[in-house]
Amino acid sequence: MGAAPDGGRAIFISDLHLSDRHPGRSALFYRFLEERAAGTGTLWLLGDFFDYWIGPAHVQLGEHRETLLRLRALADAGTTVKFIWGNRDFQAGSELSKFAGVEVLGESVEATFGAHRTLLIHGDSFCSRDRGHQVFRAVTRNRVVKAIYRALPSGVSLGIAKRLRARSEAGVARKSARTMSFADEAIREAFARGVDTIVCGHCHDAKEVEFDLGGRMGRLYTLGAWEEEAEYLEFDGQEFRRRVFPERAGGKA
Ligand SMILES: [Mn+2]
Repeated sequence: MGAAPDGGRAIFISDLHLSDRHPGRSALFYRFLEERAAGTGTLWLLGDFFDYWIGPAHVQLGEHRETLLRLRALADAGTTVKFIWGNRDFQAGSELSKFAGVEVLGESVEATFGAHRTLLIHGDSFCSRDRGHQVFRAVTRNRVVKAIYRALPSGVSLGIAKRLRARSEAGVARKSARTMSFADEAIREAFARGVDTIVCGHCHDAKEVEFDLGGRMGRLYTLGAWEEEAEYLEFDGQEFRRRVFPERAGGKA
């Protein structure tokens, strides 16, 4: 076994959309766990980690068995693994803690990294111009709706999840880029909570954007999607750094 994980170091990833449709992406993630996440204090999974998650019954399906076991091994080796809901996997709950040692924190959380008061959130709530998605969000996050969904036989909830995924994919193809993009005012509202840094995913586009908040600066980091490579974020104990996995030729990452 290696040395104890470096508690000051953290890694942030999102939008892996893991499913049995994309075995290559799971393989890339397992490599990432071995080569990058091992030895890190905290691994943050900022939503849409799974392509969909139907609730506690999902652990019985076997689809993510390997992933859950590998997360459990990482957690057992001393890395804290934290999970924020995305718009595809907000049914994740205590079953992830039980089977994979993953702490599920819900919609968002604030945490301090070095000198940075930071909001960790998936980011779909920033698409406030997308009325259709915001209505869908409000309905599916409703406690009663969630409870009814979780009580369904897993064959039924799986069918619903797959239909919703198809609708969501068709919706993405139909909606304009402006409708789906983050609304500036929604991000400014989030900074107004008193944070100076926001880390989120959802847009599948790794960027670093500065916001002049009138007297102070805010910095938004968005995370990339996972395809042949992953653009992720690391906190090295002092500052946030954008990184790429696997490292690009020339060593710059
Ligand atoms: Mn998303």
